Amino acid sequence: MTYFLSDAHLGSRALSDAQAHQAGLVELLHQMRQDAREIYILGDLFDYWFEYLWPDKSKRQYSPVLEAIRQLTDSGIAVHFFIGNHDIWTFGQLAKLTGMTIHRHPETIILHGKRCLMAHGDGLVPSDYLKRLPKPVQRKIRKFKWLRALFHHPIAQALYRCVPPCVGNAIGYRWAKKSRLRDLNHPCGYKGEDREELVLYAKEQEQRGEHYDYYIFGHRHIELDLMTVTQSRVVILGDCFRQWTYAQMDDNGNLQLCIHEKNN
Ligand SMILES: [Mn+2]
Repeated sequence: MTYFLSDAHLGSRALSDAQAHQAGLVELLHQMRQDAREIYILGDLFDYWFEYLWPDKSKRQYSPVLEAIRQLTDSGIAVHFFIGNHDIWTFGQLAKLTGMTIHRHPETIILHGKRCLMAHGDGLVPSDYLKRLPKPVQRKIRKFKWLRALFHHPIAQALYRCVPPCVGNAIGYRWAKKSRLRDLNHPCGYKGEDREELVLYAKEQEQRGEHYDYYIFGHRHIELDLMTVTQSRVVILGDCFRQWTYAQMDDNGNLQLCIHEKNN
């Protein structure tokens, strides 16, 4: 079985019990271990992850999940991690600790004969769609894109790596909490086929003649499994934050969305 999950936002300061939340994810990973051949984690595993030049004791809070992933990779299960917009800043430590393969860009991956496009999903807004939007919305998206470019910029990253972890983490977790609370208080549900950016992005690829059987994304914290006219399925995974949803693909390439029933 191949599994897909995203958006656990571990360590979020918006959680009342971050350890119990992490335990839920560890349980899910253990469960997947029974029959997983590979696992794709499509971003925002952490609410904030930054690898500084200095030792950072705060990473110890993630020992349970890091060990669980290490157990998976040690047992021969390939675990792939696509950076999200909350955990862009891994410079080798995360791969070393867990044995995961890190992906920084959308990737085309063939799974059980199916052509899949996978990405976290942030920043994938078709430019012609952007132009059709009302000006205030355009401004909001442009601001996000500008911030995204800054967060991904190697010089900005190199400078921030020099910041002491206690300072960097205080800023990072606060920023992340704000965005989590905004999502929780004003959830932006499915916007419809003609307004949901990731669906439009998928359709744009299809129009260009780039056919995929599956487009698999995280980021939006909504569950979606939509068939397009070109027989592509656009799958948005929900999250492992509140919804506890994930997807599984069997050896024949059939994909389905699932809910993790937690024991604790
Ligand atoms: Mn995200």
